[in-house]
Amino acid sequence: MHCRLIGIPLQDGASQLGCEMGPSAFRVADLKGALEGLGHEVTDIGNVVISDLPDVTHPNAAVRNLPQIAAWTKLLTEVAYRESGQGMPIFMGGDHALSAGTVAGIARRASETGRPLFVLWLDAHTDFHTLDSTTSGNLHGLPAAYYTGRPGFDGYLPPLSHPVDPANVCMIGIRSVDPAERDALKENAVTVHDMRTIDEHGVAVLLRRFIERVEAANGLLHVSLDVDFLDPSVAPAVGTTVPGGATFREAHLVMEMLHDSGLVTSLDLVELNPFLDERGRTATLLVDLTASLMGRKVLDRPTRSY
Ligand code: DIR
Ligand code: MN
Ligand code: MN
Ligand code: MN
Repeated sequence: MHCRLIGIPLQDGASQLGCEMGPSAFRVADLKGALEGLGHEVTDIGNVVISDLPDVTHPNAAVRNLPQIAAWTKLLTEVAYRESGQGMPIFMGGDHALSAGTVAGIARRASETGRPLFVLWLDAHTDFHTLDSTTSGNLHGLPAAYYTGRPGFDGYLPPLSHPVDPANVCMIGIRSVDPAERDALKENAVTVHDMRTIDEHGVAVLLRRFIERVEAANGLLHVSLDVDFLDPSVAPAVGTTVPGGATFREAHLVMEMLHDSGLVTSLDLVELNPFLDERGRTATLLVDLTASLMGRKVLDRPTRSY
């Protein structure tokens, strides 16, 4: 596999500063070396960065940094489209607002292959707010609403050429949902597995169900991994920790099953805030999880051994 590492020093969607250091932390933790050690060819294209800000404001006065997020979304849609034609893009964030652009660009690429795009959203949060419904105003709470084509973004964020079918989105790890998001999700085909569902069924059962759907549809699979999917005890370096998250082994199992599926064609690594870390342990865990996704295993085993 040819992996394309893309640094995205975006922090304007989060409440706290620090995510702009994420790409550097992934490099220091040697994501490139880990992937090369698994036999992949890796190109780090460096960081991408916005230049001009559009003149855009929204009537919801809570909304923060809209011109920045609009510029990032436009840039990242183009970058994701371009880079997904070169290999497997791994987007090193940066806060989760970046996924508005990365998923939009990947969806445009998918449309050309004639295969449907599926999204696995690993997060404590559903990130399903619109510009109207957000009360925090932090735009990392919106990307899933944007790329599934919920109304209300027209004239504020770039027009979306290829929305992802909400029925193709599966969220796992959820344990913090705002009332407006909960109402919107009731009307929507997105699959949402909260932590209780994981406790009751086990993450493997839920993920296998989704993988089988992607497989049956001959789909492409984009994985978006928010650090706060993980329990804060193993991944403290995120501005929005929520107790009761995925354990070390649950997260690795997800990545190992995804590897065996052979379906993953692009990946977001988001919300890493190195300023909050304990000696880089969260960056290192994310590198190890990415390695599991890309083929690291304890014993050789036939693929699809599950
Ligand atoms: C909350 C928290 N739903 C908000 N969201 C996120 O601010 O809209 N935190 N994404 O990481
Ligand atoms: Mn998120
Ligand atoms: Mn989150
Ligand atoms: Mn977040």
